[in-house]
Amino acid sequence: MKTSRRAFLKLSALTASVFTVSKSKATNMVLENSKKNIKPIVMSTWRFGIQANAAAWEFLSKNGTALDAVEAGVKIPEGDPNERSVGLGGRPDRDGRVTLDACIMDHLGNIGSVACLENIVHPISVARAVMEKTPHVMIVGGGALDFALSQGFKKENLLTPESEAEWKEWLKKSEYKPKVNIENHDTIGMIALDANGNLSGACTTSGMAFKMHGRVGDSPIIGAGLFVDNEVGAATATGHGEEVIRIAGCHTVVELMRQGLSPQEACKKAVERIIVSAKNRNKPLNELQIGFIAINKKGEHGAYCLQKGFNYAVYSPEINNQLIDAASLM
Ligand code: SD4
Repeated sequence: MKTSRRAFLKLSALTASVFTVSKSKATNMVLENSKKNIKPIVMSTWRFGIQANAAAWEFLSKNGTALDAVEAGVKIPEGDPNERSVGLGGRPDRDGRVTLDACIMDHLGNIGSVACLENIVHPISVARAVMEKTPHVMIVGGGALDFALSQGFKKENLLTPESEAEWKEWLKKSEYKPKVNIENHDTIGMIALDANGNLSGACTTSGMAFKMHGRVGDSPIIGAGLFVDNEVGAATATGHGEEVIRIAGCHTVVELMRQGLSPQEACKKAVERIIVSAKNRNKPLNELQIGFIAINKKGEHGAYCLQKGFNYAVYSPEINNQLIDAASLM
């Protein structure tokens, strides 16, 4: 059958439009599938990460945001007086004052942070309020307390009898030698990927036990104790904050993942940089502990630490909230 030119053109247009429709349908299907393939994951530092992950999973398993998940997660140890390193019941500084550091970061690069905050049980929520309700990213000391009170947070005594007794004991010698994995066992850092493929992180601590009053560690410093880049991954840190700040630790881990390293390789490289820096300054390595944890955009996770003894908790559809010993350099 002979096809006229007009009929041919009509047919071609029809075929093209059918192709276009099916192509865009196919694209949508791929997008749908790739969305469905995103498996949420949350990971956090130390053994109290198990309870914290469970609280975060309540959000992640119901399509909640990574931001809500990490805030809810780290509030668990913050509010627990028996956790002697975070929030209520945290070990005080050498003047007997419990001063808290915290920061939070979302997938859009929104950040909020408080440092040297006293008398508030949940500094992470104050950090989130700094992020969402002020034009600033960091508020410290008395200013942070004033801001918290203006937002309806309640003033409470955070120094529990146990922490006070330990501090009084410490005063007898007043020697500042934080015990590796015990008195520096301080921080909950949590990072999460939600079902929409967005990353967020939170980090909160009472900092090094018996520190000088006013000392701020890495935990409330974006780039040091926590960093999130929604194109690449997220990382958080625990251990000697001074050393982590020196190499902009968590930003370094994320940048190493951007260059193609796996989360564990990136954490390991960052620990190695800390070692080089410490050796250059003749700082004895046996007095230091550093641990990094990281997840990448694909939901792969990894960790690394300087000395044995650091563990972290992971919760995902495949890993049912397990505590894992981090590989260590020493
Ligand atoms: C700090 N990085 O204040 C915190 C302490 C810590 O596990 O993480 N300890 O330096």
